[in-house]
Amino acid sequence: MNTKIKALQQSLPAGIDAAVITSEPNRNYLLGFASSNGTLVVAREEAFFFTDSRYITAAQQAVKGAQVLLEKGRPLANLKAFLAEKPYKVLAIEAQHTSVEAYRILQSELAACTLDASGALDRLLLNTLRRKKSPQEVEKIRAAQAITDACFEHILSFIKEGMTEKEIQLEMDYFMLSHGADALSFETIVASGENSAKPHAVPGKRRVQKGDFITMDFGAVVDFYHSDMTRTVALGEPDAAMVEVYNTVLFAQNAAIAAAKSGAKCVEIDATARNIIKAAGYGDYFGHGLGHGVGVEIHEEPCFNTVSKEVFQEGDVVTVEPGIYLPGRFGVRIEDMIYHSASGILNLTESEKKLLVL
Ligand SMILES: [Mn+2]
Repeated sequence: MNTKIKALQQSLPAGIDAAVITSEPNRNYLLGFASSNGTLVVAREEAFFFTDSRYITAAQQAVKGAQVLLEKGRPLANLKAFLAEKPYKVLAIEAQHTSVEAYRILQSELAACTLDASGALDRLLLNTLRRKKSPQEVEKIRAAQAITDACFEHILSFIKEGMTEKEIQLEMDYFMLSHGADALSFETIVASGENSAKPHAVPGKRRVQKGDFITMDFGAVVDFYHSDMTRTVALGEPDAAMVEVYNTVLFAQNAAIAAAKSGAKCVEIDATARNIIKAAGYGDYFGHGLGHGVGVEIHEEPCFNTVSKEVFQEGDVVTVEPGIYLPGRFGVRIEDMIYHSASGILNLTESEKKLLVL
């Protein structure tokens, strides 16, 4: 039984005979199977997964809810031959994952079918199906976050003055991968001193020193599901300006989490943090959105930002990550993941948030 394919079949828009899914995140989500190649065709009453010889045996063992078949020839030639035997006339494709070039080729090769590239399939998958996490999916995110929390605890005792950002990054990556992570959610960020003022700094040769803030943004993947967390710690005693910025970010983050009630508008949750940072005089130094959904991709729906039209609802897993970045000086970001469960809002991140001085 594959509840995800079933749910997609039951919610295929009227007029669509089948969905053709080739993107990795959507295949991972629907099949729970990892491969660099594959075409999933989901019709109302049946589903087929084509993959090549590298993956066919593993797919036949692992995939449920779709007939697994060996791809004959190139993926498009295989799809064309398959569709010639099927009554599907209108096919929905993933507009977000199809280049203009690929779309042109699909149109000419599959001329017997009508292609729906309106984005309806993307929206159905992203905004409805993938967005609403089941308790089983949240268990995977929790497992990934448990590794992430353990990594934070470990790295606190590892960091010493004179180490490079890169050395700290490598230790974090090794820790996560050797404690059950299938992969890293993204390239771990370790940004120290003035580098911490760059929200997505790349860890480099800079050596951490007394008086630095060190911002670490990292996460693990377990069974396709990601975690995401950021902490900023001080190495040696921080000065008064650093403490003030830290406390402002922490106050804004806690306030935004408290504002994330069921049915709250995502823009208002963002505004809660943004207004606190603005009132403290740092409005120009918080340039990014407050948070993003997390699931089989590190960034998915919904988002807490200034333009979202969504409300926070049951099944959502979203980060809350305000920051203040003072160019040339230092920056602070604090990030947790929150989950709207059936019985209330839960914080999936367990790590300490008070200012830690190493
Ligand atoms: Mn994040």
